[in-house]
Amino acid sequence: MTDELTPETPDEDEQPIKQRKNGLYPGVSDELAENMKSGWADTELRDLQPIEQAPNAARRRAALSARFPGERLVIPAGNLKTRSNDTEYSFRASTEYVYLTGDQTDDSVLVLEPTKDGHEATLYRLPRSDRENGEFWLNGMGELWVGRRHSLTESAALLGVACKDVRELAEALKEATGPVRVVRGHDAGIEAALADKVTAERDEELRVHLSEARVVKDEFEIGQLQKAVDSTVRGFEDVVKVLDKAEATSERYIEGTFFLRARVEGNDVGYGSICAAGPHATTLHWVRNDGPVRSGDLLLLDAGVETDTLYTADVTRTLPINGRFSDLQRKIYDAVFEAQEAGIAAVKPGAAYRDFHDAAQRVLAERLVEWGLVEGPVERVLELGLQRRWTLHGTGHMLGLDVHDCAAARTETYVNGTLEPGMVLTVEPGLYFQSDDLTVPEEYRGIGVRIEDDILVTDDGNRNLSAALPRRSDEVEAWMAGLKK
Ligand SMILES: [Mn+2]
Repeated sequence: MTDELTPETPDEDEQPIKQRKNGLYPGVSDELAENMKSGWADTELRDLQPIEQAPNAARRRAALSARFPGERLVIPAGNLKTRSNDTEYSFRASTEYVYLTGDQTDDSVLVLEPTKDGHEATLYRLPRSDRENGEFWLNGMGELWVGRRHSLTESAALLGVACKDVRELAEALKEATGPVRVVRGHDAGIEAALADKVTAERDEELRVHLSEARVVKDEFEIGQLQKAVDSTVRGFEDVVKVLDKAEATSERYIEGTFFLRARVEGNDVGYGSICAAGPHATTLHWVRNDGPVRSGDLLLLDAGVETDTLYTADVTRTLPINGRFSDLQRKIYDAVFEAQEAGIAAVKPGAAYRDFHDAAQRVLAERLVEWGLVEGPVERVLELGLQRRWTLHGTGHMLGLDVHDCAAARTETYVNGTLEPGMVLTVEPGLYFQSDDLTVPEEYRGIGVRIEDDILVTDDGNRNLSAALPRRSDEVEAWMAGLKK
């Protein structure tokens, strides 16, 4: 990447520091400044059609409006975060903002202004860069540096919401009167402007509402999740095809291979890929991915492509690196598969959310007792939770814009709630025998297995969105053999 403009005649006493974001660069002659103002074509885009999810976003804003009548609601997209010096992490807009607008532009803020019969939505965002004052090329946030932005008129046409200059928002919020709530954690500047008008408790109610609103997905969201899963399936196939290269290098080869698919077909990975070979599979969130990949070991790959609309898949397969499970690996794998089957069967409308977890845990406890790793009976093991030494985590979670979606939802609507058509959740039991677990026979140590699928609750049961990836041990082997040919 290139650096900023270099001053023609640096004068260290007068202009010791180059200002990237807000100041003008030194050393620009009046003639050049004047020259840069003109000679640019009108590129305004006309007759733009609204984005596909615009009507869905409008419905979501209407539901939000109905929940908080008479209150001003402020939902920021968030700001760029510094990675180092003058480089930033790639931007990912806040889930709440994306859900309510379909937009992903940094520094933007959605404001719902109360009116007598509801709310009026306004999107505050940066307009096109000014050419007259030189900001488009003399400021590091100018379009010459970061790329063309949509004009406010273009954005309004695309998103179906009136747009205004975000640089006027903080002042307007400071002066405004009446009740107001903001989604916290995304935009410190906006929060500062509202500091003496909001309370943590009321803001949390807004966040909770937006989390619970996302529990049931609409048709657009289900389509996007299927798209994310389909790309993820191709990413898993990519990985199987290059396992020999991973053996010659490290888990990083697997991470990079999956990431290529994520970037080509989507926006990114929805979370750091877990590429855990051998004993690393027993570390639940192994994302260092710097270990060796060895024939004879298992690879636990937990990864998901995030679509350009920011919906993510979350899929795990545990694969024999050499294409064939050993007897013990198969025994453990088949137990997890059986637990997952029991879990998936418990996903249906009207069932308690906890049912699929309980169903999977029961199967795992039964096997652990059967193998003599824990003393039965199974009821005692489940009552005391003794299986959890090796099952470690919950059996699933909601999935959507966030990989752990709807996380702010109240216990009564989520964990203690009831499944409804349109919910999408993961079912992902696992068994993990740590390398240093002296309570299990030595041959178990360092084996970790998880199988995870993305399940849509339908009117009469469920649909496995990730069914295209085989799960049964013999089918996994056949699938791998087919890909490696
Ligand atoms: Mn998961």
